[in-house]
Order: sequence, then C-alpha cells, then structure tokens
Amino acid sequence: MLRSRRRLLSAGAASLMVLGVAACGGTTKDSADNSGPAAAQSAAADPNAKLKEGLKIAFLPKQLNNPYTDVEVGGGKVAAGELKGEYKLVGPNDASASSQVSYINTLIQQQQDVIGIAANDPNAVCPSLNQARQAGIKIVAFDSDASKDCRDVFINQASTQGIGESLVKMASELAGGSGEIAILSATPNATNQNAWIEVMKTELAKPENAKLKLVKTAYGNDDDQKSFQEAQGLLQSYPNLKVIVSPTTVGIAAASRYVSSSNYKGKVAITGLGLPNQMREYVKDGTVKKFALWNPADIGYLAAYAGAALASGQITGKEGEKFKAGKLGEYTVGAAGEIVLGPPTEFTAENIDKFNF
Ligand code: RAM
Repeated sequence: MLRSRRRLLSAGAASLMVLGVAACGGTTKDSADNSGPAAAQSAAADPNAKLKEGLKIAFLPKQLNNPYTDVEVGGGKVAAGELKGEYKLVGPNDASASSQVSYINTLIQQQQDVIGIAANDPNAVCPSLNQARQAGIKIVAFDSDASKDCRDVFINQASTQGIGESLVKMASELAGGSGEIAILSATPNATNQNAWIEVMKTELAKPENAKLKLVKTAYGNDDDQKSFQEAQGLLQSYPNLKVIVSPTTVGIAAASRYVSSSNYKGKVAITGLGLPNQMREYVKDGTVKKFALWNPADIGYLAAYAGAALASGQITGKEGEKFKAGKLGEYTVGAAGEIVLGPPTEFTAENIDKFNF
C-alpha cells in the first residue's frame, strides 16, 4: 500500500517544530542559503515505473486570495484528475515568511503523497518540509522555490535569467533607454521575485543600460491595497520616474489601477508580470503598453505530474531524468532539480485578446 512505507512523526514533535520555526520568523534574501547539498535520493529512478493511481496531491500556494493562485492551482487540479489522484488545496491568506508552516504540518498528518509548494520564504518552510520528506512525502516546489535542501524538484515558470532580462528589456524600451525606474515587488522574502531582481540588477549594470537608474525597490507584499499605496508613494517620491516594473501580478495590477486614474497616466509607464485578464482594461485604456507572463495553469499542471512521477519512482529529482507531463509532453530534470516550464509570453494591445487567464 502507498502509506506503509511512511514513518509518521508524532504530532508533538511536529508542533514543536512549528513553534520553533514561527519563532525564528523569516529569512531575508541575503540570509537564504541554497548552496548546501541536495538531500540524499533514496532509490534509483525507474523511468518505466507505472504511475500510481490514487495519489494524494496537495497544493500549498503562496496565498489563497490571489487570482494568479486560482489559475495556477486550477491546472494542478486538472492534472490530479487525469492522474486519478486526490487533489487538495490549502494555504494562508497572506504571503508572509512563516505563514505556510502550520499547513505543511497538517499535510504531514494527513499523509499526503505529494506537497506542491510555492514558498513564501526559502528557509522558513524547510524544517517542516524535511519532516514531510522523512515521512515519505515528495516535495515539488513550484513558482517560488524552497531551499534546494528541502524539496525534490522545483518547477520554474521560465528561466530566472530569461525573466530578469525580459523585465529590464521592457523597462528600457518604455523608458526610451534612459531615466529613472523603480521596482514594485511582492514580499521582501519571496524567492522568485528576489531571484528575478538579482538578474535585473546585473542587467542594469551592463553598459547598454548605463542610462537607466533604479531608484528604489518597494514591496507591496502581494497585497492589493499595500501595492496600490506603494505605487502612489513611488510616484510622489520620485517625480522624474519613468517606469514602474512590477514582477508580481498583484503589484502590476494595483500600480496600473492607480496610474490609470491619476495624472500620471500617459507619463509613467507600468510593466512587469501580469495576468492578461487583470491587465486587459489597462492595456485597452493605454496605461500599459507591454508586460509578460507564462500560463500559470501550466505550472500547477506540471507540478502535479512531476509529483506523481516522483511518488511513482519514475524520477528522483536528479539531473537528466525524464518524465511525461500529460498534454505538455516530456520534461527533463535540470541542474539542482529544476524543471523549466518554457519561455514567457509578452502581451501587448495586439495579442492580449487571444489570452483568457
Ligand atoms: C504573484 C506571485 C507569484 C508570481 C506572480 C508573477 O502572483 O508573487 O509568485 O509568480 O505574481
């Protein structure tokens, strides 16, 4: 049976762990240590292993009240159905560093087979994720990575390098190659946004971008109201600002809403990563000329298939292993357990009506 291999933790040990982690709070991007060795893989992969049916596949996104999350886990639900598995969705309402820990603990007690997690902090979730792994649960990080030491694979929506480059390219085009730009990010701890911002800074340091000046990185915490206020604050503090780049669907929508009904409309450009359905009105009213994203549903879908491949022994998370992800076709595990979904799409007034998510 599926569960017989599990060494289940006592509820007491698990809750002690929760207390410990909650007390330490989160990590900042500088203290996140992803450099350690990947956890030992227990058995060799068997690419011909049959996919197990009845797998319990749980999704723990960054936060529930985010339209991006709905699309993302929607794809996971479809895949779990195709896999004849049991889909479950749990998660916090805010994306703060330790908000996911208690949910992981509950998922361990429920003996899930797979936990898909978009980590709010790479390290705060680690002790509980490792407890889950000791209990035989496969961990698929998706969208925002956990430390490499506490997950089996990471489904990256596009290459980190590619996303960072495209954010700077769009900002540069909108600024006409020179002037002040600002970033409106999600939470200060988010693994994904911090990785993209690192690449952006490297790109901005290149000679071709010497005339672009990053004046500030603000954090809207993936909260609509806070993002709205931060956008307003940026525009008030930096009167010469030409572009706000928001690498979060919550931030870009809030900033666009603010600018579209202010005097800044037509003067300050907004770009970044957005959902076409949330951004359509701002593209149509001329506030936003271009932005980018991938299809979030495909991330959830791929995460469920990767989880099933892990739980069935087809893959272990080692570089070079291959597995099939239903309608998306075959994927190969890359270095450090990373599986890249594909390139992002750029949206403009010309193509936005072709997309419905
Ligand atoms: C927000 C979240 C998510 C990110 C997207 C682009 O919805 O921060 O993690 O991938 O934006």
